[in-house]
Amino acid sequence: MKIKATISTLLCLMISFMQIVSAQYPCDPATAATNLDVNNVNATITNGANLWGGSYVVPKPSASSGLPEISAIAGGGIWIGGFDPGGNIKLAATTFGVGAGGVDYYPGPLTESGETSLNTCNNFDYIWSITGADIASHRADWWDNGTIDGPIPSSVLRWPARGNPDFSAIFGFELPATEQGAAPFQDRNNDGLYSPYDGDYPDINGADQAHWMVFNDTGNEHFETGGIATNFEIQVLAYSFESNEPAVNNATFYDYKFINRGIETLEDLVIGIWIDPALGCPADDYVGCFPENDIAFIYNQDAIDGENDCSCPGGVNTYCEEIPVVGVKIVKGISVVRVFGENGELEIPESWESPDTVIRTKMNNFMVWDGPVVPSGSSLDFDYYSLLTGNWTDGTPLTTGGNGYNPGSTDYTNFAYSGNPSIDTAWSMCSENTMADPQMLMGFEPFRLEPGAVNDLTFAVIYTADVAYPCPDLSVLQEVGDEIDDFFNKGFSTEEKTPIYKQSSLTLSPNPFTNQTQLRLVNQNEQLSSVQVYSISGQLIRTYNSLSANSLAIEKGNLTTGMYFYKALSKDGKAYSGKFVVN
Ligand SMILES: [Ca+2]
Ligand SMILES: [Ca+2]
Ligand SMILES: [Ca+2]
Ligand SMILES: [Ca+2]
Repeated sequence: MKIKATISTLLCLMISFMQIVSAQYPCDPATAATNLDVNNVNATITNGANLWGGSYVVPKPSASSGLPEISAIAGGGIWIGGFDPGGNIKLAATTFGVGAGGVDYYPGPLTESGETSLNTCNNFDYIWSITGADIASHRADWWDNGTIDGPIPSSVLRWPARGNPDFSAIFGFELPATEQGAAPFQDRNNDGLYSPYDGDYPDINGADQAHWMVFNDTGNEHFETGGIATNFEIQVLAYSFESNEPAVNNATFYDYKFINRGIETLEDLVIGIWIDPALGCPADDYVGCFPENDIAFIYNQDAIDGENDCSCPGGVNTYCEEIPVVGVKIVKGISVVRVFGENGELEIPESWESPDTVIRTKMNNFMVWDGPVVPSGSSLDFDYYSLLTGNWTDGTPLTTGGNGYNPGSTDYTNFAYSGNPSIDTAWSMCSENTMADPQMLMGFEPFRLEPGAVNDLTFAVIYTADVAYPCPDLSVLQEVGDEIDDFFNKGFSTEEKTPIYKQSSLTLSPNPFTNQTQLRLVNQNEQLSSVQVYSISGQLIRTYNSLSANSLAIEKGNLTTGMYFYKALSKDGKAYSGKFVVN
């Protein structure tokens, strides 16, 4: 009895010691969430493990229609696995998140030596949002006369880009100024620092709406996988476009930037995009892929979305008889290095070879399974890594046919269910009639990442309503994917043309003034329509409406000493802006 008690006490001590050692930072999983909803999609965006937090609504019903919101995807997230120089596996992944027992990811950036703190985690449990309209207004301010007259939209002032001079005053904490940077921006004066006062502006690829967030796998233990932290910082820009092109108007885009904040080079790093479909009712979903198009897709098992009829267990809204198809399209894959072979062909370099070039990779493998990751019984992190590399958790390679798990078969493939469901001789979930609540994982080619080095990728979630069930012909989704490629490859025209400074067409005099100043349009035939006065912090403090004169007298009145911005609109719709000082 005595011995038993001693052993269990020792065990308790050991366990609590292990917890102290591994839970270096007691960070909580992220809670911040917002909506990406400017076009025909209303996607919940959350910071951390599950990108969509359970809701990806497409098509987006208008508020007045009274139609229910139907979601197409339950979850999505990033898997990363690789090896340190000692051959130890480092791995982070996500599946069903906090509700299912835990996560590997925590909010916030890491320091250059791969560290974080509880304060940093809490401070960055946040998502920064901006619209294309705010950026356009700010760019127009610079464009008109080569100076920022303001007021600068608050989303532009708040943008968490490297060097933002107002960031700590606005948020009460510092934004790290590491060389890998934070939120993307166009650096007009090329000094490496974001200052909206110099005409720098957030770079959201020309989108109409964007959200930015940052997380890591170091803030606490890996409750999902038990893996050792990769010490990766992951920055995400989620964005979408209002467009007359249906393919674009039905899509959302995601830029992922991966920074190795650890002190060691990681080898054989594989990054994967995990998706948990729930196309309306999750009980009757199928998935597959088109490797040549870099697309993974989600479609319905049968012609009616729901279990027996259009209803679904748990009261989940269903697509009923009008069931779309949703896909994940790799727009820009992970970059990897290559050497030129004897005939100029691209080859993977040996460890001693220095690379000749860098290429963007396509989807390298595609795995599909049902329910939680099946533990092999050895080590859970290796199980996740096996799936990332196109193998089952027990090491059996993916092979063609059935559900892809065919021990003894040598019909190896990288891609599960890679046939068009409408072709009954091709391998699809429709032709196999297998499980009906699958998850999928799109894996990339292995690469190496040195400390401080960066890799990135972009994917889009694409959609088409135009398919006939059951076993639909999904070539239409390939066309949507091609349109997305065209759109993306056209470039987003974020480059500024050389501005033509216009002669000021509006004067304000005297400036500074003590009692009164005159705002006057230079063109005698032009008339003012309205004028707004803003405080230095951008707060609207005075409005002159229904004007119809060439000039306006601005009285000091209740304006305290200091600088103000004004915006003036002429009768024929020209906008002017500037600043004045009250003595
Ligand atoms: Ca200006
Ligand atoms: Ca700058
Ligand atoms: Ca379904
Ligand atoms: Ca059904």
